[in-house]
Amino acid sequence: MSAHDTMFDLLRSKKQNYSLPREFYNDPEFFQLDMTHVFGKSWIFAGLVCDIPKPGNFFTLSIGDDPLVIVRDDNHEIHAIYNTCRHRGSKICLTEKGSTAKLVCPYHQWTYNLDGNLLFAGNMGEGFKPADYPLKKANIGIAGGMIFVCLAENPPAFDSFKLAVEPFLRPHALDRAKIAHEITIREKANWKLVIENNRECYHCNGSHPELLNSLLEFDNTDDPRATPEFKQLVDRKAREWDQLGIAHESTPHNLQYRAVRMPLANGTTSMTMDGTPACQKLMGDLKDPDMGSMRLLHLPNTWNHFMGDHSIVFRVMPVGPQETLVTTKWIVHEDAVEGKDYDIEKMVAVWNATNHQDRELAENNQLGINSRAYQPGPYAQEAEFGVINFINWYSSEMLKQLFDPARFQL
Ligand code: 3BY
Ligand code: FES
Ligand code: FE
Repeated sequence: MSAHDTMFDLLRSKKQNYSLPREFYNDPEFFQLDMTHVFGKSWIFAGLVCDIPKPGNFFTLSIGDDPLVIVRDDNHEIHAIYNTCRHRGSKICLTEKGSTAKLVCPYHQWTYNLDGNLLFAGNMGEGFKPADYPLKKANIGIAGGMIFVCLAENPPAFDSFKLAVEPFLRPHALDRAKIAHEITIREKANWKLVIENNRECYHCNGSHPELLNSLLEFDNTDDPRATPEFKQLVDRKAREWDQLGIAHESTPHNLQYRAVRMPLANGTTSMTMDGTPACQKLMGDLKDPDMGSMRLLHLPNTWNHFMGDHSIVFRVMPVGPQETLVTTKWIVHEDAVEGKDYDIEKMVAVWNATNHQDRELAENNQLGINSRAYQPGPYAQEAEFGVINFINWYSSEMLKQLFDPARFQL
């Protein structure tokens, strides 16, 4: 039986609210199916408009075997361009980030405009028309300054997500922000283990002392474990944010994405070791640092914390069945000055510690799953509803994509 049919049958027969069978976490053919049907068809978070503030600025990323360059052209329009030359296919942009007037292929110097049109190709003879060889483009969607790309020919809707989350992102003004610090770590774990780990705080007490100083373990204002004190705090902050016109109430239930503004713990205003702001110049036009944390999730590859003084953005990119890159960016107001308004060490301490703790958890999870003794285990519904939600989203997307009517005739 093909991996395609095996995966379909395993998803159809899987126990609800149990972790997935081993193949989903380590099999190379299952990994290819994930790349084709999830990362090749969904909207994937790539980066931020403030990664490329000026014309000519670009950054690169790869979705599976497809390298892309995200570039801002001279008219300030942002393009997602396949990073593969129309001559003999060489990768064109080789660096992660930079600035350039034109896209010049390093192999034979075919030269493209920032919108992907071919301007010049040497020795091609008279009949050659550069206009016939533009670089190919992927779909691009921008929501509140977050750049998403989709490789599908017919991409799923983007507008409902954009409409739902833009009010939440507006106070943080990502178009007037800058990247203060950025780091990519490599985790020896399947991408789904990285996301599963992020979707619950069942592990927080055992692993994240620094984070728990400011982060409340509740995932949403309607968390089943919510205490009366937590509900009181939510109500008080909701009234304050309503007065300031700051969006906070959770977006309608949706398996793929969610935005909600949550209060932080114990009177803290930022995810720093002591809970005080890391940046004195607040994001956007905010006057009060206590914006809680606006948590934004978009499956399959990003979750984020937008706060009053700074924000933290995460991007998950699978590179192999047991290998995933996790990029974290710390963002501040574009006018904030390092050393005067903010201190990098103070800003990054909590999440650097947390990321390394999470990496270890995900890698240990992978090692145990690889054992012949692994069998899918039950999720704690009270504490792991976020994981259940992710697995349900993943399973339903996959079942839709893998369904083959020919197998089900008769
Ligand atoms: O990424 C690179 O190395 C080059 C620099 C100029 C064109 N390309 C984007
Ligand atoms: Fe790009 Fe030849 S492959 S110029
Ligand atoms: Fe964690």
